Amino acid sequence: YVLKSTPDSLDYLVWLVQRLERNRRISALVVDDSLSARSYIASLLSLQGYRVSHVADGQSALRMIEADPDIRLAIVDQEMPGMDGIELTRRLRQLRARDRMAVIGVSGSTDASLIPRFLKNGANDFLRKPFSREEFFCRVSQNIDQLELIGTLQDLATRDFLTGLPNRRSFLEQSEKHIARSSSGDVTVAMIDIDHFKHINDSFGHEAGDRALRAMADILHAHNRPEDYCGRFGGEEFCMLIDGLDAQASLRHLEGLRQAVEAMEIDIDGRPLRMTISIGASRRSPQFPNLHKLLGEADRQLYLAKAGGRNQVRG
Ligand code: GH3
Ligand code: MG
Ligand code: MG
Ligand code: MG
Ligand code: MG
Repeated sequence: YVLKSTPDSLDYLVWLVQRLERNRRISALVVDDSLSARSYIASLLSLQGYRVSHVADGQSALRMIEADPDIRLAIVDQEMPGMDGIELTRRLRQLRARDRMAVIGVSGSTDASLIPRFLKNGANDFLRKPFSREEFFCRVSQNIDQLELIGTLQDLATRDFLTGLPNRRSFLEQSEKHIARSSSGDVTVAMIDIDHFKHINDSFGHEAGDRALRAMADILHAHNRPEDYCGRFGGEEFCMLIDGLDAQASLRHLEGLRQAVEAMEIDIDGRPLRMTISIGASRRSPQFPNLHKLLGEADRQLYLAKAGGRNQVRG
């Protein structure tokens, strides 16, 4: 059907195959009290490659969405016994934000207030029944494309391009949240700076410097426990938030990181590149109660580590 209604070119076929491939990774949920209606919509979605489930009422839909974080699309009928589609949309939105899931309302009613009510309650789009397959295909694709675009933009905005680590902004945002909700008093913030990195660039070249930064990120990543955060703060500066380790244990943890970097050797066209790091750490306390103060103190400790001869942990 899709092939019949569009220009037949090889490019289009390739596009279609890629699209089907992509859709296979996307789960969709159809909510409609009429079995024939939801089976029909589910079959259209399957035809486009989506993984589809369908349920008959709002409560079941909410349970499914809660249980499956991968559902990216919900198609919601308006007239259903119990909870109607608009109320369901409102409650779905409390569970999953617009950057995670698209909601499309459907109804055969000609009530003009329906569309704005759906949209105001968090729906992305609306389809009036009966709709053509082509319209259905276009609306669903457009909404999924938008979700993917949001994901790409979020990634670009929060991740450091060179190392793949969270960037400064993302690290600050996540740490701020983490500190606010962390119940344990044990929060350590560490600033980590590669020693004489300018010299590494000068003697091995900028590209080798980039490799060293990526290797540094890998070590950081390997040392990052699930309850911690790390990020690239800027140039050759990294940062880490350690939660749930007491003062001694967190300094030991950072010392382990320092040693791992010192032990690493990167082969640059037969020449070994080695580097060391200096680390300044601070602990949450009445004196350093928030991220701003913690970073200030960690920076001061880092300065002391540099002044004290580099390749050391202070805190
Ligand atoms: P110190 O021990 O005092 O920290 O000395 P340093 O040379 O490491 O510090 P400085 O701040 O003087 O120099 C940092 C260097 O890091 C300068 C800059 O060119 C380099 N740098 C920053 N970002 C990148 C990057 O993305 N790639 C590469 N290759 N180098 C970078
Ligand atoms: Mg209905
Ligand atoms: Mg440096
Ligand atoms: Mg410097
Ligand atoms: Mg620096």
